[in-house]
Amino acid sequence: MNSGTNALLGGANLTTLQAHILEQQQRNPEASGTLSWILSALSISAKVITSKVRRARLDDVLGSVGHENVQGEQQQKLDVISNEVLLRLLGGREGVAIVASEENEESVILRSAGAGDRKYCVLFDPLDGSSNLDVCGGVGTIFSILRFDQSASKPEDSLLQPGAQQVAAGYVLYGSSTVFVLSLGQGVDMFVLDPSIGAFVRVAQNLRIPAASKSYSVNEGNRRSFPVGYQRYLDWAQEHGYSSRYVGAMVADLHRILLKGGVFMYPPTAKAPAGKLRLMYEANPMAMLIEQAGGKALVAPGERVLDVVPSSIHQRTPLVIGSPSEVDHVMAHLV
Ligand code: P6P
Repeated sequence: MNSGTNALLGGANLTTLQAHILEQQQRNPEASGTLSWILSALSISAKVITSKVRRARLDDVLGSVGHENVQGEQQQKLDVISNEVLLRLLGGREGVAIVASEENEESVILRSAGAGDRKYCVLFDPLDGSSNLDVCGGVGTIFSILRFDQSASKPEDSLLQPGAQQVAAGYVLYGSSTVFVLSLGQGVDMFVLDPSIGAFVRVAQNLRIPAASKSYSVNEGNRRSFPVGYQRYLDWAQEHGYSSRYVGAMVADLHRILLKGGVFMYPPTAKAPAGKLRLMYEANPMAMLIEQAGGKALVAPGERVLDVVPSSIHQRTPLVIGSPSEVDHVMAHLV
């Protein structure tokens, strides 16, 4: 392309998420396109949810539906809407055998034996941090993709795999722009929704998390009930000039840390003795992304998130995740 045309295009980024997905598929001789179709459904879901989130106050769909979800949290109207969007779009993809959602107590079997391609399981938190919606704060969608085990005695058994078995993980951040961050196991790539063309365009490839940054992210309101090692870490960090940033939506906090470095933690608390965050569709996908970008994600000293063998789809976990040396500083105070 000559410089004149380039000038006209203004150097526009012309690699869309769809093109990126097809590029990755072409690199894998065994790829049949099933995973690409599933990622396409997630991309469309992100665009639909973006539209719902941006219009929430105008369409009067803010606030709670008036009852708690399976997690014991006030279910927001947009939690339900976002969940329905994902279930419907993934339901239309032959390759999805079963899905698990933060909003559904039981997993949802989409295809029984013999029906469809049934290669993958998809787990998701449809709208993480949704309590931020009413105040126009950042919220996100988190997803995790595992291979479906056709030989499993029960389809739902395929869901209980360690995070290290994920074939893909990603999140969508509905912030000042809509950002789609994805890993297929060979690094982390970032896309931004361009509303003028209705497509996610690639803005960064093979993202690397800064090795260190004097910033931590934790709900210090729970400090008094943290195990003492975490309290010792906070004293150390404050003595060493660390700043504190906490949005209350893990996707927003971890997107900042992925780009600028730092450490996020949700320790055990009196209210959540096993930690608050869910292993399968919050900690595992975020751990894959952060590790793929050169970071660390641990549940305790020496225990990787991705090595935890799950026993239930909604189980919770403590989490310390972010820049490798910042995670090390936390762990040094826990032993
Ligand atoms: P707290 C949102 O509800 C969430 O699951 C994460 O996105 C977030 O980091 C955390 O919980 C916030 O919890 O107890 O600080 O409000």
